[in-house]
Amino acid sequence: MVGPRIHQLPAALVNILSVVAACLEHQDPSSPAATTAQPITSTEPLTTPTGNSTTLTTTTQLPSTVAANTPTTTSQPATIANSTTSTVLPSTTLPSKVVIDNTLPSGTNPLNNSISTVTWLGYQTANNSCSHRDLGFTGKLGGKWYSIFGDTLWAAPGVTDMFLDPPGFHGMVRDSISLLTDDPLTVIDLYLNNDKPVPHQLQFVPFVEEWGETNQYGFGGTSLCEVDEETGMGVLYYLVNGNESRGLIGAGVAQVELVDDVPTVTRRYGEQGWWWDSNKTARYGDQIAYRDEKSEYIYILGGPPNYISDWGNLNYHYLARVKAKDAFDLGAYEYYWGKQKGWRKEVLDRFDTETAVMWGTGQGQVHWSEYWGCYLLVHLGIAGGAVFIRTADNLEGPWTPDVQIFQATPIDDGLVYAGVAHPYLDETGKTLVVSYTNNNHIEVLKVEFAGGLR
Ligand SMILES: *[C@@H]1O[C@H](CO)[C@@H](O)[C@H](O)[C@H]1NC(C)=O
Ligand SMILES: *[C@@H]1O[C@H](CO)[C@@H](O)[C@H](O)[C@H]1NC(C)=O
Ligand SMILES: *[C@@H]1O[C@H](CO)[C@@H](O)[C@H](O)[C@H]1NC(C)=O
Ligand SMILES: *[C@@H]1O[C@H](CO)[C@@H](O)[C@H](O)[C@H]1NC(C)=O
Ligand SMILES: *[C@@H]1O[C@H](CO)[C@@H](O)[C@H](O)[C@H]1NC(C)=O
Ligand SMILES: CC(=O)N[C@H]1CO[C@H](CO)[C@@H](O)[C@@H]1O
Repeated sequence: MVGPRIHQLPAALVNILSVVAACLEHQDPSSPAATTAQPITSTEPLTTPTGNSTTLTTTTQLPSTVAANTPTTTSQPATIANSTTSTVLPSTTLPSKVVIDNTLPSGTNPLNNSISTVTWLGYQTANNSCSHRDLGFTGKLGGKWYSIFGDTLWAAPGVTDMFLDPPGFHGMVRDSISLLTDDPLTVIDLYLNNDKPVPHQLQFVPFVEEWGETNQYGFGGTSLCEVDEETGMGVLYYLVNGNESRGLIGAGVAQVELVDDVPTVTRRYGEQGWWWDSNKTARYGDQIAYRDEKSEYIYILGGPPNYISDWGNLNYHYLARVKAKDAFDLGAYEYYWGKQKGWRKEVLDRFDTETAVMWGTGQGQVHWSEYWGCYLLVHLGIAGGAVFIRTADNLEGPWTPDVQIFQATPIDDGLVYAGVAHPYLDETGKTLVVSYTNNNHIEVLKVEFAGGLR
């Protein structure tokens, strides 16, 4: 069926990481970074595939006392080559046109210098199955929290410890769901098959053959977003990835209902199982999906359409929203056209620094922090294994500069990506558990904040 371990990455990630993979250093997985974050030591310029040079500037301040965190600021390139519509005309001949950039970091990040400890807790595993996997975005449904994983690579028959899994392909599904517990290192896998003695997970969002989908198709899902707490109904956003044959096809939604107390996909929307054509519109919901706790809306973010493929422009994020109760009504969605034009019913068809809300976070997760009184976005940037948090008062932005909370050590030169928040573990927000994917292992951190409410 399929071959190597890491083969179903978001196309965006593959593009980006092929550029920077050379920067990642080999590390022994049996000796993880433990409880001490490592400072970023290099500020290598990254070169775009088109040859345009873009610099990721990283400023590292080492606290004089040994602290677990290393607050770091990252700044995006001041100009991204070939922004689709922004043009600077020579001022000598014509009045210069103002390039609106709504994605630039703004204000101060309250977490800066306010992180007392960051502890590497370990690897998240299931206590009733064994697989290697990625993502694991958290979401609430009917009062319980679940995580949605992407590619789920089964361990060999009978293996219960993923570090003792022999090499080779032992079967997989493209997405899966697990029930979260009070211990962020333990999840309970749902939809197990009959493998003995160790069962493995079945696929959560089913393929539909009549739409041409096969088991080679990817479904990078983000968070489960609650639509109706009473009945335990939710919506799951995903991106149909036709792989080498068809590329990214479209972003869509599935309806999730509790069937015998287990979240179950009961319907996929759209004539072909998706709504937003990846050839034309943003891949809404592919990067972030968030059921806003402070309003009645679900906010979804995604990258630009397929025709935008250069590294700089590929990394902008576009925003849409819908009232949670209307999540299955495509006509009820609103699209953000930037601070100047605001929310519109018209689907966004201009992809530039004015209509984007941020740049360069990859997949991540947003939640409202009671402790800080603002939204926090946990993400891993676009490469390199640094774990960041940026904040905002509004989901439209502007977002503050990032504070780096940790530097992960890539396992076997693998990819480190997809920031996940576990806010349900401490509703006061004084501590925050964060997880991320390190070469198909889910690593977990606990952050303790200092400083207090603003
Ligand atoms: C893509 O699909 C082809 C054939 O459908 C398959 O051979 C290949 O392994 C798939 N690749 C990935 C990355 O899933
Ligand atoms: C954090 O604070 C320092 C001063 O203590 C400042 O130089 C730096 O720019 C700040 N970083 C962020 C991300 O706000
Ligand atoms: C960049 O812009 C130039 C000038 O507008 C254009 O000729 C070129 O094709 C563009 N390149 C890309 C990769 O879009
Ligand atoms: C997995 O953990 C849950 C929650 O702690 C527990 O109820 C369940 O019995 C455990 N399952 C196994 C197979 O150990
Ligand atoms: C998207 O564009 C590709 C390449 O032109 C094409 O093969 C594919 O059919 C298009 N997808 C849709 C949904 O139109
Ligand atoms: C800012 C910049 O250097 N832009 C260049 C990026 O590369 C493309 C294609 O090579 C050029 O057309 C741009 O001028």
